[in-house]
Amino acid sequence: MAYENIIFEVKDPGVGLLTINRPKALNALNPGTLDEINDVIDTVEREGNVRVLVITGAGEKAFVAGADITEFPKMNALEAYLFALKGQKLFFRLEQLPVPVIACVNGFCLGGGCELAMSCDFIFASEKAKFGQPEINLGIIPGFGGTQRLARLVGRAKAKELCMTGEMISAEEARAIGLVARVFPADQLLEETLKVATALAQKSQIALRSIKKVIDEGVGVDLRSGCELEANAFGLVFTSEDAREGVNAFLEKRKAQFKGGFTA
Ligand code: CO8
Repeated sequence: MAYENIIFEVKDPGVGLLTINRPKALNALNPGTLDEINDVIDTVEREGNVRVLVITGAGEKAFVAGADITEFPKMNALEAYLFALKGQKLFFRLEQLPVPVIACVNGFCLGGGCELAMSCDFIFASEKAKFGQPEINLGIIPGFGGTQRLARLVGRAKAKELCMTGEMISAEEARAIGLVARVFPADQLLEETLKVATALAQKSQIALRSIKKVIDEGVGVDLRSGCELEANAFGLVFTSEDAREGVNAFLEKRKAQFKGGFTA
């Protein structure tokens, strides 16, 4: 598929970099952009050569400033519902990708953009980034999962405050409430994010996949059931070649070379 709205490249050692590329519209998500992100997810699942995915926005100003508002006037209620479902379905797919996904937020991260970032495993942001769910100012509400993921990430009261006021918060405030994992100077954001992505790409893919699955599935259940999920996953990961390599490398005082694959 030839892309019009995104750029996708794979760098060594398996770091996929997906750039939303509509800087004139502050990288707003139109249906075509959602389709192209969906195609990248297909590629990552099919090819197996991407070990970590990084998502960022083109230009200096924005990560993604929301769904494309120019699409809204042509939609009736059913079409708006279907567009919301299209975004939700895509973001569930992203969330469930077996590889780590890092949002590299280089500017405005609003509405559907914030919803996209929250579907990633964690968010790194430039100190110039601004976060918010400003849909209320258009007389609408978040539709790509924002009310739900934001409440789960920062708590119900803060999520309500952000969604009801529609006000933007700084990257530092977003870090303080647990929405953002790390904040970097603007000119170092991509480089620092790629450094972390490269480091993750060299870790045990089986262990990374298992951490992601157990945390995501575990937060939805009670503590005992979550710990049972963890113990089961621990046993499975323990049988991997990577586990043997990691432990042997520690004992032999050398750097582990993780390859993936199970011995049992
Ligand atoms: N959609 C379409 N175009 C946009 C969007 C957007 N979300 N955001 C910015 N643009 C365009 C502007 O219209 C402008 O275009 P032009 O140059 O042709 O006039 C260009 O990008 C640059 O923007 P500004 O001139 O406005 O730049 P400023 O620096 O003055 O302002 C802001 C930056 C504050 C980010 C401002 O652009 C803004 O408020 N944007 C809208 C933010 C917003 O409301 N986002 C939420 C959208 S709704 C949503 O995401 C719901 C998701 C679920 C949908 C469910 C299905 C229906």
